[in-house]
Amino acid sequence: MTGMERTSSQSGSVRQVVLTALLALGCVLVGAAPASAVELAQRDGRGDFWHDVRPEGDPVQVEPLFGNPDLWRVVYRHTDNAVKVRMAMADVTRFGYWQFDVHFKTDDGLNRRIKLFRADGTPERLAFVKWSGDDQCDISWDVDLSDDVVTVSVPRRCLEGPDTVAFRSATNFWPTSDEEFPFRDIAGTDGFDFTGWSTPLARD
Ligand SMILES: [Ca+2]
Repeated sequence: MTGMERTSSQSGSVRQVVLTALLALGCVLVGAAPASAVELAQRDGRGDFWHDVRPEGDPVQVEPLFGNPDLWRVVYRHTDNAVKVRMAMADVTRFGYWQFDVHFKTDDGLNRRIKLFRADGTPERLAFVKWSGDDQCDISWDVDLSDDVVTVSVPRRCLEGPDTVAFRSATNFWPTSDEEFPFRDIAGTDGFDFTGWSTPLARD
């Protein structure tokens, strides 16, 4: 079960029509905002993660030795200054090895990627961020172990100031350093590969 939630400024009757249509498509419209869409929420199914053992075999849906790698919900935002991603998980632990992948595609055709890696047992504010762009980018991030939430924020200038940005994201979890293959969950799908991009999101 997957779905999206968009914040927009439709009036009541129009919003009801749109809501009905979105519900029919597995989408839910929430709240109201003074401008066009500024926030896109992508729900993800429960327990739909995969042990991605490729290339040795096909991915399988099994439980890890410990931990819960399930991704529940991702929220994308596009503000005047930054694009932001908030990933809510079942249980982000200090232990095990985590990697959070976020991809960005702009209306100008620019593609950029983030890999946020957190090693086993590291202190609260320690992680490693890899940015695919050639230029330095002042990416901010947070791994909230108490709320099981991971957030990243990328300045718009790192994406050359786009009008719209489309997103996709995934989580990866290795329970121990002996584990060669990740437990992987793709936002918005119950499959084990990316299948597309989110709706392009304009600034608020
Ligand atoms: Ca999931």
